Amino acid sequence: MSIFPTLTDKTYVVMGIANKRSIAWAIAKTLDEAGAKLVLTYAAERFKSGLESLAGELKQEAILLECDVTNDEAIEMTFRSIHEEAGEIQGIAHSIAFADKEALRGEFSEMTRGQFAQALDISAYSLTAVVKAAKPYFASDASVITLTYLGGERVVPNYNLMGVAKAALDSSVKYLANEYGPHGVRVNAISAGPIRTLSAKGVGDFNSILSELEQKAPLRRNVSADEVASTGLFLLSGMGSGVTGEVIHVDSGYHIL
Ligand code: NDP
Ligand code: N5H
Repeated sequence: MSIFPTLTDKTYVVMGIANKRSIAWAIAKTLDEAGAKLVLTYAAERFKSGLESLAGELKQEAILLECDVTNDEAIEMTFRSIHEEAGEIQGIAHSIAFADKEALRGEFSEMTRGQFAQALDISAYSLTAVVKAAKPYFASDASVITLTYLGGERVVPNYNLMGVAKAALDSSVKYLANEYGPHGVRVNAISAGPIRTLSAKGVGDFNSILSELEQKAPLRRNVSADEVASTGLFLLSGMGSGVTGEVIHVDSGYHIL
């Protein structure tokens, strides 16, 4: 008997694929492998063609929809369309964050009010906005995941305002899990170790964070986006049925140090 979950005919929404290195892309491929019907959302028209060619690599045909998470109307429209085109929603992978690059180095308190508000809006509030818009369309045992980072639990140099945004996101996961639990909907976060993606490009001292983890983490190696995606599959499928309000660290154990 295979323990690999079968998600045939179940609809999952994956938000936050920028390119083939994106954690969201690894999640999409894993869900596709399990037979899921996928809806992939992108931030703006200019990202559509790149996503279309990536989606062509999937086994099942995916639905592609634009959704800028700073726009409530756009989010509501996206979820209405998803319901019309694909029925009830079994799960959502929220893999979205943004902060002005200028605020991701130097002194934490040098950021502006505007930079802080934007980072919190896109990286934390958007999870609640998305869950709220999906509420009428959730399956009775739906599951939501988001991606977080250790810098929300403790100080990591240069993570700065993103640390505050991830702390808000982690807390949102708990409040959402408590509110949606009675409806059967689970909400969890995966705290990923550093992975070389477009977001990580050119920010802070990324290379030294990778090598520090390799030297000190219990597993003495970095993690891959595919490893994050397998934990995602566990949480998004029935295998994680008893888990909600949790943050699972997929970071070679670095967070215990
Ligand atoms: P990517 O750059 O691949 O993904 C970030 C995504 O955020 C992009 O697809 C981008 O969309 C999307 N995004 C930004 N602004 C908006 C918006 N207004 N509306 C909709 N989408 C938006 O990087 P990752 O895969 O690394 O990041 C995914 C998640 O993983 C983030 O939450 C990140 O904080 C988290 N994470 C990453 C780690 C890492 O080391 N890489 C470690 C721990 C957590 P677009 O390209 O269309 O603008
Ligand atoms: C401690 C670190 C390294 C320093 C901090 C990095 C923080 C990264 C997160 C944010 C989301 C990156 C970001 O917003 C970059 C943008 O300003 C510029 N990039 C873009 O606009 C590209 C084109 C698009 C696709 O990116 C986004 N986000 O839309 C943390 C690292 C060790 C781990 C890490 C990289 C964590 C994380 O949260 O991503």
